[in-house]
Amino acid sequence: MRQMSSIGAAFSVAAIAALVLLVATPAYAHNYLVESNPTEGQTLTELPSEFSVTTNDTLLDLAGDGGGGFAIQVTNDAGQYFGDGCFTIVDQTLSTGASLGEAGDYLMRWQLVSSDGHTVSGEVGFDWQPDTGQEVSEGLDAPPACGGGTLDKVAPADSDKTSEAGDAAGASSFDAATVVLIAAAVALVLVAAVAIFIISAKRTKNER
Ligand SMILES: [Cu+2]
Repeated sequence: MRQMSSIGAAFSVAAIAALVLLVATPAYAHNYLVESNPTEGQTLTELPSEFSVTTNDTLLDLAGDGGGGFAIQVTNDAGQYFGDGCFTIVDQTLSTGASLGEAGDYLMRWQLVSSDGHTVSGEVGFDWQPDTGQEVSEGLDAPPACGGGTLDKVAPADSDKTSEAGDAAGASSFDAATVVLIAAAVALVLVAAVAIFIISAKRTKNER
């Protein structure tokens, strides 16, 4: 009977630990894209009032000014920049004033800070086929600065290529911390299984 309670105790501890880890895991997940304007692959014929990305959770705008960590960059095939360079953050949505140039393929790159403090980024490709009478703007050689002029040209971050690949939402919803926690939970269950096996084997031997 002492062995039986050891098995029970080992299993309970592992099960509770695994449960706690799995329940706590969502708190470590990045925000992910749930909506954007334009959407991936969309053909725009009218200029929207703003370009925007909306995630599943609130954005972490510590300075309250949409500053560090937040950006939307819209470029054409020639690498020219469009938009007004001003960013607004309301709850789960980051937006910027829209402008576009001649008809063609455009790319909207976005970057934002998740509610868990991690930076996530992605890109949305779209087509611009302006109706007659639509305003067509000059592109800039560097990202626009809010209020006029341009920022220093920075090479677009492509460190997040892996998180964009094969994900229609264009953002990763898991990160290293999540993976480590899940691995730890799995390891605990395995340890418990091995412990139960060893204890039962011992018991069987003793009973012979
Ligand atoms: Cu994260």
